[in-house]
Amino acid sequence: MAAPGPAVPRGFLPGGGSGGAPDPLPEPKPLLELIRLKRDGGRLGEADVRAFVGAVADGSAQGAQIGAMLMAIRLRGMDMEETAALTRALAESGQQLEWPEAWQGQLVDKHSTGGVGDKVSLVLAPALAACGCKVPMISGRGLGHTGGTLDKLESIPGFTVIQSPEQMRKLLEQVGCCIVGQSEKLVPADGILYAARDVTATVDSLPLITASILSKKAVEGLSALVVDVKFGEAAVLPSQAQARELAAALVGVGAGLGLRVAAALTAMDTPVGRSVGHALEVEEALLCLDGAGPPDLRDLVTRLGGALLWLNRQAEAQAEGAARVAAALDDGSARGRFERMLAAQGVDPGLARALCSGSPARRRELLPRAREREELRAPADGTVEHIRALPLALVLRELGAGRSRAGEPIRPGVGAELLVGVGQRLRCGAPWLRVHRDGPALSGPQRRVLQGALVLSDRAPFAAPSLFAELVLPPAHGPTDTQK
Ligand code: IUR
Repeated sequence: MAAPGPAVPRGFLPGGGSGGAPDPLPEPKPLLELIRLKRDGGRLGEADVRAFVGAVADGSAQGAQIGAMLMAIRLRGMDMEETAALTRALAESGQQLEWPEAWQGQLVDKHSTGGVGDKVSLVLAPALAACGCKVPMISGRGLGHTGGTLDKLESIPGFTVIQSPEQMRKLLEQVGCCIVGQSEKLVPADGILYAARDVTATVDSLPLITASILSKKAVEGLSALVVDVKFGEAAVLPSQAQARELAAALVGVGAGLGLRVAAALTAMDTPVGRSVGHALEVEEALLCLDGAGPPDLRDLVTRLGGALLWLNRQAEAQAEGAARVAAALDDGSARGRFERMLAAQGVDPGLARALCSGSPARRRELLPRAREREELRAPADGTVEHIRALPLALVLRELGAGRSRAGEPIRPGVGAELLVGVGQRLRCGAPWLRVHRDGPALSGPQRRVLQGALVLSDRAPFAAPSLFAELVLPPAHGPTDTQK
């Protein structure tokens, strides 16, 4: 269902708006004064925002000052103009990517606000390349309890996420897609703020999320972008209303920057698919690239891809775009692009081939594996109502599948396989979760938290609903889509 075009989001301060008068304060103030201004609820002008981001990028801002400014923004908010200024300043902290004229109209990307078990980017980037798009995806690492696309890809031996702009261009020429990290050349200031937000309880700030995502996309020189805005217990923003506010900001600020952005609201209460954890998620992404795998993952990949092809006017409707993405999964062309992307980003070509054409058992042998498995059993008969992603992710983080401090190494083989899906019947004593761990057996509290993730009911078995809830489009885009 297509939602109406964006209004000014409620979480943003009133008074802003694109196209306003130029910044009246060209002289930047000292950092301390800027922090005080925002702390007291004032507005930062373009020059102020640039001064802050400049100090972040050149290292002159102290960690405490960065944290204080982030918290001031988290508590006081930013209007649309401030958010657009922050987006521009972050984008300009590094290099703008430039592409051949002939690629105009083909450059697209998808970004997610972060989830548990969300391996959509691993599948969608090569699928879109197989549909004729160029996808220069600048992705992120795990944030809080949510997983990161770059960390997942790094579980494949040899995969290199740091690629120069020149290398990215070669990858797009040869493969059609790449998945890379921000670096000293690419939006470096976002890298610093992203890590600082993770340790200062400022991840869930609408303007900070908006600027972080759009700055990375602004340098990619895209013609269309779909952002997967997750809501639910395990999302950065739990409520659908907040997710709508963020969606409106992304679409609105994006339009102000000349970026055609749509936002898909998708549910993040249960994990996406049946696997959580880096290497396990790569295996599941490969299954989806085989044209198989869990239906909820395939549904999300095809709907997001369909929305993007439609937004970029490469399909007449979302459903038509979704069918093209599905065909690329079923005919092996998306998997072929994935194999080429792995080889072009540092994976031994023999390993890339074996991973892409091997059986699931062979893939498991080739990817990092945790030392032990431990199963949890259903405490009663029942139908699976929910498998709560948040407690699952929190325990897996303790076991080494996530970070507690920026830069910490992760254990790529640690994770969990869900042995049942939402809506299925489960017998008392039947295994429902297989934990892959490197360390000692799960502690009593860890088992209790994990068992609390399984929510059973007396209902009859049912078909799990799609995770895709709504699509927020730029006002100029129409006609209204027919697919939900
Ligand atoms: N992805 C990003 O690139 N930035 C963010 O702030 C979030 C997700 I949340």
